[in-house]
Amino acid sequence: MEMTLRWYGTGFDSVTLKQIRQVPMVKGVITTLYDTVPGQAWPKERIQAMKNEVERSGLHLAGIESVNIHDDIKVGLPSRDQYIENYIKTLEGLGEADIHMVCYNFMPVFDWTRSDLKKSLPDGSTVLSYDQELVDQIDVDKMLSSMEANANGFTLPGWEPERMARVKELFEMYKDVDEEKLFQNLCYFLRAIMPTCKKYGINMAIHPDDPAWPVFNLPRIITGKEKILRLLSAVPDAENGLTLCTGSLGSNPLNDIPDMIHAFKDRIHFAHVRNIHHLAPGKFDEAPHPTSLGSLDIYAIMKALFDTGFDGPIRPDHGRMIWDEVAMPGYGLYDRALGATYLSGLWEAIERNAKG
Ligand code: CS2
Ligand code: MN
Repeated sequence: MEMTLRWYGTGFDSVTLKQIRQVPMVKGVITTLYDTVPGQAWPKERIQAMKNEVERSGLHLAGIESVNIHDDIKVGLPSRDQYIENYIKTLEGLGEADIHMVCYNFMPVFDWTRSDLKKSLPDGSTVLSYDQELVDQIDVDKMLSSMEANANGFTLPGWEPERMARVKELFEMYKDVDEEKLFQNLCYFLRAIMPTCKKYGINMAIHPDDPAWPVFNLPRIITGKEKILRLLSAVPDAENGLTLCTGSLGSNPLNDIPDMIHAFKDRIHFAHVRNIHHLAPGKFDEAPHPTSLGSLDIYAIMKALFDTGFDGPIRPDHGRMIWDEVAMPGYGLYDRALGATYLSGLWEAIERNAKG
């Protein structure tokens, strides 16, 4: 595995490449062209410039999170073919720049959802948190302004103002899209891009839905073992794979993550390993990474990744906000750095144990 941190790019991230380079064991970053809009083909010069910038700092560009998918593809409109063409152009540019992993999601309208971006824990740190009862009371129209107000001035991934200005229109677009249609539209998209992925050796890593159940009556399809296995067998190419996000899948306590890792095996192309704390059904806080501080067995998760031969990029995903840092919620430097060193320590112990 290759330990990485997510980096949003100069001008978008409060964290610098220089800082990331100084986190022990972190060798790479996962980044994106944060100012591109879904549906647009990424200019090759910009891909190369992004890669050069990362490499100049002594880091490896280990993959892209995300190349977002235009809603017409998710809804299955006739215009989807043109947006898939553009997606393919982006993949070609990435392949030519020797970038081989792309994380994306197939969630309608919203990316991840939280009810609180700054919940205080007893130690004075703040975390992202989810409470279904609160989400049920949210007026979707007002949600954007409350997210913006709590985002420390950063644009949250998946919550871009241009998209959220159209939120009513987006809901309307999805009104006839049920789980089955969404699944078929995902397969259509994947089948269309697989030849390009094969040509350039690009692994597609779908991110699970977060939380792992339908929200706002919108369908969600990447939520558990059976549904994910169905996707992996519907498009059986090795390049059609998964981002194993423990925090997203783990939002549902019925998801047994080590068991899922064994079931998906070599189709896991990217790992997000973080802990969450289950408070009640449909209610959880994000937690510090160590096993004893949350509800997930992070040791068992890392062991399952090791035992199945996982060799892709991994990142600590979100962290708490600690030591008075001001950063994008979930994406401060300090707690993610602690997470990265903790996960690296577990991996070293597991690896040395296996060698005897
Ligand atoms: C990420 C997601 O911050 C996060 O929660 O894990 O936003 C993820 O990047 C997207 O769903 C992938 O497209
Ligand atoms: Mn994740």
